[in-house]
Parts: sequence; structure tokens; C-alpha cells
Amino acid sequence: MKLGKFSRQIGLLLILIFLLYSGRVYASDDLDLKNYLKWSKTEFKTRASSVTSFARLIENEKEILFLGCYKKGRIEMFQKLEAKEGFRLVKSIRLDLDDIRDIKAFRSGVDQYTIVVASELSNKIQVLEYVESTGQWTKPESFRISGPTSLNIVDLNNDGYLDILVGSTGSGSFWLSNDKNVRFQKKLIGSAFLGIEQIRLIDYNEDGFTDFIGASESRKSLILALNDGKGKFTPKDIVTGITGVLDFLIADVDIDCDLDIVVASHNSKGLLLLKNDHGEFTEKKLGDIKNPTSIQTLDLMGDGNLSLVVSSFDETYLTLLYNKKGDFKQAKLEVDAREITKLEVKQESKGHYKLLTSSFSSGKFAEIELNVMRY
Ligand SMILES: [Ca+2]
Ligand SMILES: [Ca+2]
Ligand SMILES: [Ca+2]
Repeated sequence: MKLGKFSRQIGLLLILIFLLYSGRVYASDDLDLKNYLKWSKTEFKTRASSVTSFARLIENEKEILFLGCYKKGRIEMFQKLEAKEGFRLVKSIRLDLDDIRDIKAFRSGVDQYTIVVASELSNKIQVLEYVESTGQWTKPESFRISGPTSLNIVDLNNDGYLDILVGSTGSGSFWLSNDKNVRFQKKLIGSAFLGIEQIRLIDYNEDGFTDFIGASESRKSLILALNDGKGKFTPKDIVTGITGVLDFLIADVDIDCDLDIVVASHNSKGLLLLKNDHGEFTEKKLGDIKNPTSIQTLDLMGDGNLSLVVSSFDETYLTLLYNKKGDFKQAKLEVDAREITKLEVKQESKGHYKLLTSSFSSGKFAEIELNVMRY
């Protein structure tokens, strides 16, 4: 009899633990998050052991994912045709690459996508094409570049055709100029752009031409590259003494009408806000996050100000940094994650977000639906 009562108690305890665990949100401040944040997670399994990056294309209701997997180098294409559906595997291709550090994709024809892969270890950029109606892949071009780390698809010379901007850890970064038929010509950006770990696009001087900022490990700086509109760049170090950058974003996070920079670095600094003061940047540590891998913005307070969501390689949760008039309050969103390599946020509607994460150690990716209930 005693044992029966005991196991009933254990059962109740387990149910209680389960109830507490599902939808768990920790707040380290006075915000009562549980009352206005709801989330759910759906996981999808790839046929690889590791997902290092992904490219997400959104075409009305349809969503296409090209996942960069390891190892060997492999691309898996998933898609969902309607918002309420889950992702399904469509096609995959195996590449002879030692890693996939970054992957980007764009629609390059009515029936065709162009996919670009950067392999840091194989010192190679591989361009692929995928034809939807036949399900066929082709590999029209590849380029030897020393240690490519980051890719951006952007028209850099204003001819109306998308080019490929390549950040590389080697000496000098490159861009691949589109000849109007989705064939590319390699162009050196300049010897100042060396040791680049990550690149973000911005029209810094607001002249209509896309510039970029690169995080250079060898220069220990963030370098601004001003574009003359024809794909020629002038370099300028705008922040020095910055190392170990995995990701960064450029946005007005302290709400004083100028652009700041938030840096995720794998050294002891973790997450840093570089606050813009008339073009000079002052450093401030944000929250307490070990090995942050991706930073994204969303509006968690419902006031139009940008809050941050940060993934970490070491933690099983995502960190939310609530922006209260330029001050940040930290909270943990427990998503039971494993070694997140990339996080991307898509806003569905006001207060409704879909987050996508890829995992280094599980070969899975996950979609996390987040609803801010106070709207
Ligand atoms: Ca172009
Ligand atoms: Ca510009
Ligand atoms: Ca600012």
C-alpha cells in the first residue's frame, strides 16, 4: 500500500516537472514573462550529423531552406508550401568539401535557384544551380579563395544583377561580379580586408550604394568598406580592439537615432554593445552569455523598440534581452537546444515570430514559434 502511494506521489511529481518544463521561461528581472510569452518548438531531422548554416527563402506562403551540412559537405533542401505545414525534405546533394561555413541562395530564374557555398577548410566557393521542375542540380562554377567565411548576395555595382560578396580569412576579400547570366567574375576588394570572419551590409553614408562592415580577426577591428557604386571600396577601421567575432548586427538599439553595433564574440567578452556617439563607439557588455553564436532583433515589448534574441553554442536556452528604453533586461527562453550554429528570426505578424535554429551536434534544425501575448 505504501509503495502504491509512493509511486502515485512520484507520478504527480513527474507530471508537475513536465508541466513546469513545457513552455519554460526564466526571468532574471521583474518582468513576468510567463504571462505574455508563449512558444512551441518543432524539430526536423536532416540526414547529416551536423548543420552549420542555412539559407532561407520566403516566397509568399512558400518557404525554402537550403541547409549547409557536415560532413562531408552536403546541402539538404527542405520546403514548406503553407505556413501551417512543417518542413519536408525535397532534395539533397553531396559536395566534395571539408566543411560548409556559410550558404546563401537566391532565385535566379522562373524555375531556378542559385546556391552559393563557402568552404573555409577547402578554400573554395562553390556555385550551384537547382532547377525546380526537374529536381536537377548543376555545379556551373567554383572559385579558389583562401579561407572563405561569410557570404552576402547583393548588387554591389548597381547594374541590377545580384553579385556575391565573400569575406575570407586569407589576404584580402573578394566579390564575384554577376555577368548578367548568373556567371561570375572574381574581383579583389582590397588588401585591407584580410582575416574577415563575418560581414554585414549597410548603406553607411546613405548615398544609395550598399557598403559593408567586416569583422577582421587579424586587424582586431571592424572595418567599414564604403562603396563608390561601381564595386570599388574604401576601407576605414571604425572600431578597434575587437576579436573573436562570430556574428554582429547593426541597428539603433539604444534608441537615440544613430546606428549602434552589437557583437557576439567567443572570447571572454561575450555579447557587446558598441554604442555610437557621433561616429565613435564605446563598449558596454550586454547580459551574461557564454559563446554567443547569433544575434537577431525582435520587438518583445510591443513598443517598436528592438529587443535582442541571442543563441549560444554552450547553452540549451536562447537569451532574450528586453529593451526597456535602451536598458536591457535578460531572460532565458528554454528551448532545449544543442550547440546552435545559427539563429534567424522571421516576423509573421505583430508579436508573432518564427525562429529557425540549426544544430552542430544533432544534425537537426528547429522552428520555434513565439507569441508575445501583450499585443
Ligand atoms: Ca551587380
Ligand atoms: Ca553607401
Ligand atoms: Ca543608437
